[in-house]
Amino acid sequence: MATPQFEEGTTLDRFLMDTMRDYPHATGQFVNLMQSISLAGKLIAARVNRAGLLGMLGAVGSTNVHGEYVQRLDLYANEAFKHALEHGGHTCMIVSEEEGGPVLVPSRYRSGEYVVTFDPLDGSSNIDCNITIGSIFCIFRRLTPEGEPAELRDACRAGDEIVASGYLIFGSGTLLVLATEAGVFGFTLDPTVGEFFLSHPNLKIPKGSTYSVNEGHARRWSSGVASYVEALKERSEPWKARYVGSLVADVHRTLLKGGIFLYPATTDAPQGKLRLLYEAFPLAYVIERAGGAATDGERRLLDRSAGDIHDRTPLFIGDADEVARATRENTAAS
Ligand code: P6P
Repeated sequence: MATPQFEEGTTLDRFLMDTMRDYPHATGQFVNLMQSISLAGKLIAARVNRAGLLGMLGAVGSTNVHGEYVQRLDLYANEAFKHALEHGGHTCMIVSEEEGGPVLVPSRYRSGEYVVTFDPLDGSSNIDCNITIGSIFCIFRRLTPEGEPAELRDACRAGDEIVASGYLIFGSGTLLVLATEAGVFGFTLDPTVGEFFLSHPNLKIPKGSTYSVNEGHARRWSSGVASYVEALKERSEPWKARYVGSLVADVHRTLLKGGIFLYPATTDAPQGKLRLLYEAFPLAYVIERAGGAATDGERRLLDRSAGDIHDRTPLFIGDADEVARATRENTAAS
């Protein structure tokens, strides 16, 4: 009887080590950084999946720096990312939606070459309804020399300085999506072995016919956005509406199925709602690497720079032709 071949998948670690061979000057810090993000993802997934049993649902009663009610899982996710990133010797500073300012890696740990910005748990208002949520991360190389304390300019960065980005999506399964200059790759967590395995090699956004926007805000959009969305419904093949209200879920579906996601500026929020540095930038980098596009309703999103770590932005993201059309109509109406 032939020896059964052991069919093992490609783990995230193996993928990173294999990819590292293409970078002879790589120090291994990026691989270690992604392993730390993977650990944070596993810890959060374990809590999210059992939140109802651990008394981890609901709000803690306090609000964060933005005046938003903080969910128990928000706090847990933030601590999971911070502890995972500060020990690894690859990061010098972190920026989190849940922190007022940039946080230096404590001096008792080695300070590394990367700055990581993240939304530890996005869509947390959906947690109690068991709706898909996610974590979003963005990786930059520090500007200041290693060995010295990182500075604010290491955190307030341009979109085109992104080294890599991605997100974790906690839904029917747990998926880690990573975008680098090599492309976009998805890794599915096998909770029985606690490993992420390559499940979506080299993702590219297809042509689709799904639009994703909260039409409850329609009266406060520009006339250009309003006419673009109405026209989608009049196309020969009318587009379908899908809106989870959880940014990672809506953008991930757009990446896999095509179409467009919009969170436009409104008359009461002209700067938009979503965060530039740790929500829109990382997702824009993913979608561009997958052959799509992202703008702020006026210009390419990654052409922008963060003036403040908590800057907000409108977001038009998805199929490049549709994003260009929606952006054109939005600016024509302005
Ligand atoms: P709205 C969730 O609170 C979030 O920050 C994103 O995940 C999501 O895309 C957006 O807000 C939903 O906002 O105004 O449609 O409820």
